[in-house]
Amino acid sequence: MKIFYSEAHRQHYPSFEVFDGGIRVPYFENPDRMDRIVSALQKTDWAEFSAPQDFGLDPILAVHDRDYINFLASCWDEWLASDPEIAASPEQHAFLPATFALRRPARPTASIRGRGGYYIMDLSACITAGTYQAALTSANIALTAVNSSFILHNSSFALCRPPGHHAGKDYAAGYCFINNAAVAANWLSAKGKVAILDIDYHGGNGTQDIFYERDDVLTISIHGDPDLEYPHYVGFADETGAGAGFGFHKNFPLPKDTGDEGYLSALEEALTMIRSFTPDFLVLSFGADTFGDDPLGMFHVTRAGFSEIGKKVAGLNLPTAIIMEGGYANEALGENTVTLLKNFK
Ligand code: SP5
Ligand code: ZN
Repeated sequence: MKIFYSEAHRQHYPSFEVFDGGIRVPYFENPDRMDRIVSALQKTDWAEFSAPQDFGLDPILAVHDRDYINFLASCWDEWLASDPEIAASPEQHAFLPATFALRRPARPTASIRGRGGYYIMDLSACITAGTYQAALTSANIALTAVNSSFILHNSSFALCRPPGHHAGKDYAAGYCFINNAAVAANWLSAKGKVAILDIDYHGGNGTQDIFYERDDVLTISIHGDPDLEYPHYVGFADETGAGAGFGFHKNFPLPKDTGDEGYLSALEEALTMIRSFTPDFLVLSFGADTFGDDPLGMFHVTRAGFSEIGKKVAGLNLPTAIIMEGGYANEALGENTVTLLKNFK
């Protein structure tokens, strides 16, 4: 299997994030995650690593607002320029606004802080010096994977970092800046019918928002019930698409403590929907944070569960680009990822 990967992610490594209650913790979405996955893949005899191609900004701007992308591009430099104290010790800082816009009456005001609270949804999407470059490369990894799978009619793995599924058309959220899966799926949708299945523990709010009014891309997300879990405001069962997209989005919010059995039965329903949509191509947003030991998740999916999930999704027999999203139990992340991937050809 082709694995698309770049070292560019290392440029994005904020030293902290802020949890509910104002608790400052080390950044969970860290470069070690990639090292674990790479080293587990290197122990297999089927992982074939390649560098991503550069598709330029057009496929990204087909999904995201230009002003939002411009904000990501210049945010760090503007942040340093805004305060000499920050510029004096940049490594101790991250760009993290403290006032957020409620969108109804809001607009992105001129100051870097004003745009920050407008374009960022929470305190985990910290921007530092290399964030924009890392995010661009991550999107290109996803684009390269779908392009490769489209041409070769097989499955591929986009080892993306930073992840993407919480990022919307004009906002960053939940460790995500550019929605890699959405950019790749949208690019591919010009060539055929695409379904996106999101099996990260957290609801794929960004992907949901981006395709909500479209009937040519089916989006499905299986995740922790937003009544108790991040992203809190999106991902409920009654959100099924709007306008032309009505009936082309589906959420499976599952309760705390969901294990293999409950998970697999939701997955079975999702796969039935995908089959009746008859896509030419599948984009699988894969997060390993459904795992029992994940520090951010409340499910109990086991390693055997990941094997079963992989087998069932691969059973769709579609060319599939697997796009890495979350997963924070780093010691288990490599093996969990390989366990899922090895079912795909
Ligand atoms: C891509 C992805 O998986 N993003 C997830 C972002 C989650 N950010 C919110 C974290 C809230 C953490 N609550 C922690 C409870 C620890 N016991
Ligand atoms: Zn997640």
